[in-house]
Amino acid sequence: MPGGVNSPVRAFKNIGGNPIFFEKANGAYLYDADGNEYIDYIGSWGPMIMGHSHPKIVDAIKRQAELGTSYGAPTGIESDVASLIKKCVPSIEKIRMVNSGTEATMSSIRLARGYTNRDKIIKFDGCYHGHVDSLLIKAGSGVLTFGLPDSPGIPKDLAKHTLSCAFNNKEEFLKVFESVKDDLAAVIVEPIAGNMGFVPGDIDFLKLLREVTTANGSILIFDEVMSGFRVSLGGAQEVFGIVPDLTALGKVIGGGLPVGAFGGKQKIMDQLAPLGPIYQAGTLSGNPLAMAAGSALLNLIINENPYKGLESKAASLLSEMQNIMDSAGIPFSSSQIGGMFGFFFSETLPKNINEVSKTDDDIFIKFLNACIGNGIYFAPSKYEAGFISTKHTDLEIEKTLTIIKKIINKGI
Ligand code: KE4
Repeated sequence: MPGGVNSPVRAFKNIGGNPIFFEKANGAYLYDADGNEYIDYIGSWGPMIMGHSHPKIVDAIKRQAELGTSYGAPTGIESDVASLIKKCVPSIEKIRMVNSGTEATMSSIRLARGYTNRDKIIKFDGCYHGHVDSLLIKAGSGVLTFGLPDSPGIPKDLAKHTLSCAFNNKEEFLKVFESVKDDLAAVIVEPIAGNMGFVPGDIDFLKLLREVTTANGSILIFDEVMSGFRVSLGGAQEVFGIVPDLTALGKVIGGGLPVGAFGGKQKIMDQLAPLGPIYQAGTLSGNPLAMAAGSALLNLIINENPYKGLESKAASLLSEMQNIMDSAGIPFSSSQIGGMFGFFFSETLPKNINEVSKTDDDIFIKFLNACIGNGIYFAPSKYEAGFISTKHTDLEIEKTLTIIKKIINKGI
């Protein structure tokens, strides 16, 4: 496998490390092939909000597996998951299941282009929407980690239809919008960006996107693959009180199995085949095993509503990290929403990718390597976010802070 991995960010290349091969996980912990234990703040990049190997999710998968792993046909369980998502995210009147976040965003922009009969897409520098040809333009996450603002292999004739401008910059957006508004199909945004580090959208910036797309008849797509069911039950759109036309989901809704989904206004969604002319399909879409995991996790989240607890645990971790860095005179800033968080080695919180890029790489790389070497598994790139689960108790937070204190006192 190229680089020994099936997804680049796992390669640890940008912190000069090697990929860690894991063998098992439980609760807040990961265990690698050498038996080393890690407190996990990545949670498989978002899905593990209730911790790894949750018994209710494992049981649901086992039960379904005995009934068959895939039928390639409709099931009641996929309808159950659709209803659960609709209940939590009112902007989703109809939904289509897919197998990854990439498929969710890819299908969303095709639907938006087909519905509006327009071609242009506006996205934002540092936002990552999966490896879709039309969206790997100035993307975040692994693309940024490896300094590849635009991936080779994307035809110029396609790339020219995507314009990317600075996140949280109203003036720049309006300028780009004016240049393409007559052919603008959609604006796609991570309302809480988790792929340039953790950078929430400014509320007035997001409101402007909503106002402008409504007036222009273009589609506002919230990419909530990461923030959906992670920052609150209704996702970032509930936190900000902004209703998008389409929402892309993934990660949490699959309980750790390969799932994505996209949904929104019925009049738009009904343009999808077989009802409408816009084609989208998938052999394993709505796969019963993945739906069983997703249904179990969504029911857990709805019943337990863990967000207040996640928020306070992340707050206690970050505030104590701030104290440790302040006392060592290390520039540090952090922020969080629910159990999703980020930290930067900079005095002030970055508001866009350019500001993130200027944060201290040297300290980050030394700090990350020391944390991972001491069993604290933060994301190995400053262009990623962090996640806390309900299984991170005060013990895990204390253990984490003790190790960070030791690392900083030793000097990095
Ligand atoms: P996937 O195709 O990787 O399931 O989802 C793509 C995607 C879409 N939108 C957002 C907001 C996302 O965060 C992602 C994927 N996130 C990365 C983490 N930064 C996945 C990790 C990886 O690439 O290995």
